[in-house]
Amino acid sequence: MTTEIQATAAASGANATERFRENKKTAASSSQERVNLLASRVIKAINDTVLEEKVTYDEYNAFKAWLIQVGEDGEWPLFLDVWVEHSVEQVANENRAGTKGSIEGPYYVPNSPRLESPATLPMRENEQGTPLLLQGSITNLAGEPLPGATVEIWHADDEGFYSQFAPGLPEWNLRATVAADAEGRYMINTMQPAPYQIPTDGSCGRLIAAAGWHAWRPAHLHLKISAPGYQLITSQLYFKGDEHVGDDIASAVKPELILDPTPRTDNRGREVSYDFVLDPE
Ligand code: MBD
Ligand code: FE
Repeated sequence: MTTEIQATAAASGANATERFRENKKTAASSSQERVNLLASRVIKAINDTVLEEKVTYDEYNAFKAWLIQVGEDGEWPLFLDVWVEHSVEQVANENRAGTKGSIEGPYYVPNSPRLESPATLPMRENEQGTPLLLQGSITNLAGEPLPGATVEIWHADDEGFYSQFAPGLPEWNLRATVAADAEGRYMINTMQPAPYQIPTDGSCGRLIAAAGWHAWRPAHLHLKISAPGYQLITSQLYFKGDEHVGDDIASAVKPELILDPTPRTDNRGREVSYDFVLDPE
């Protein structure tokens, strides 16, 4: 493994932890009743595992050392978003009729540069990869266009790296808030992202290796679609044929969220349409 990638893994965890502290600092606390219920159930699940699987002192101490290290690596956001957030998202969005949601993950940054559609995401002059044109409409459940809608988009580059979490990338690389046009349509020019590998040199990577799992998420675009009077939906879009679209380590793929881009007639990469549908508030 190269030094650069090791540095990236360490930096990603620390940045994600710092970001979480900034973004989520207004999170409401739960009632005593709820804390009692949820904490008791989680503790019982661990104790049941110990008793049923006859966990040894060696295993208990390895577990303790690993938990301590996750914090030191700053990988709690990564661990929770990869192995737990998908269930929280399922519960949160189970009653929506519009576009399916998916997990936010650890690499969202609010307040990205606002661009009008048609937009080209901020990218380096020599940004590598296959150009991708994503376009479509944003409507309500009745199919009426929502001209005030915005599409926040962020994704990894052609090497799987996210700006503000990997070193050496421009601050807002491949991140923007795109405003739909007067017909509620959006058009975004970007670069096809690469699949994402969980950093192998951190605690999450060591768990994956020790358990014999794979470390991959399929290539994906992260999105937050919103419009005044409608519920914001956080989602992701994936690509048909991706090696890991059927076994995402983060369990965040849904069949409704898989794109099948076609080659552009002008030979400049690929294009695909996707229409978003928002639920009312
Ligand atoms: C990602 O890019 C991601 O989206 C998630 C959920 C976890 C780790 C990296
Ligand atoms: Fe991601």
